[in-house]
Amino acid sequence: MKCIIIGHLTHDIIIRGNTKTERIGGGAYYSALVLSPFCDVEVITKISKSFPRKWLKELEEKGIKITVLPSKETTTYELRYLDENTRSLKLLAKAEPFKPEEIPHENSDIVILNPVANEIPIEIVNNLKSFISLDVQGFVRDFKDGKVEFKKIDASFLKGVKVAHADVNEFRMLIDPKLPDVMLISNGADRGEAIYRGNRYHFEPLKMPVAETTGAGDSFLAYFSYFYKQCPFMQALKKAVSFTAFFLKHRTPFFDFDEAIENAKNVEVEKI
Ligand code: INS
Repeated sequence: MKCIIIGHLTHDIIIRGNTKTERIGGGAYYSALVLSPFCDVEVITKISKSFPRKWLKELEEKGIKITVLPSKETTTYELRYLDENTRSLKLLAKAEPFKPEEIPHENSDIVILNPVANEIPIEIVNNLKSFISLDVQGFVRDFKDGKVEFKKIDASFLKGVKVAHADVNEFRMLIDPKLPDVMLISNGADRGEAIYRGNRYHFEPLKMPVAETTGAGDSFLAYFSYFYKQCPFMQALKKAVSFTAFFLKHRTPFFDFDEAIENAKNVEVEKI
């Protein structure tokens, strides 16, 4: 299965207590990483020349193709964790947005749009015709002196989308959303909601000890899209919840997939 993922790869500066870690990030990174064992993945991104080569190599070694479009800056975030699930975000630098003519229209089974800093214009979403998944996070962010805030947006563009993900706060920023086939609304480690063709469901994330939650929404969106392409909604949701928990626990896309499938049976989903 071929999957194209579009969004800025980022330089993340992660601060927890008095430890500071710098590494590659971005929604596109996490979505690509978790799908690498299952799909032919291509990432289309904008980063600057000084983006560490070894970070790209880490992805290429997993068979991920990276198409780099030039940019003066790399999108850089400081993520300051207050506890496991609470963080404050600061934008330190921003790469250029994508232009519609830079996005290929060639066939791929899934296109995942995973922006982190308004880099994907709505026109690009509207122009794409394939199975589109997208994360709302990078459409509703607003930056005031680097501080990340939310802005309300007209969400009628979701109509042509198959799968969209937002966290509860991001979802509130959508004005008049014409819901996609599946809308996933996560709430950290707490109960989330999925709206599938007008019907609402609650789902419980699996309780597993996780060291860190960066990339949780990005991996959930990618897993769900992959499973939903092949299985009915309910099965795809349970598998996506389970695989996300395994990824966050192991922080590698390679874990015991049979165990994750087995655990999917324990995921509680309830129609409301
Ligand atoms: C992270 C991650 C998050 C996103 C952050 C990004 O690497 O992808 O989902 O919210 O902006 O820096």
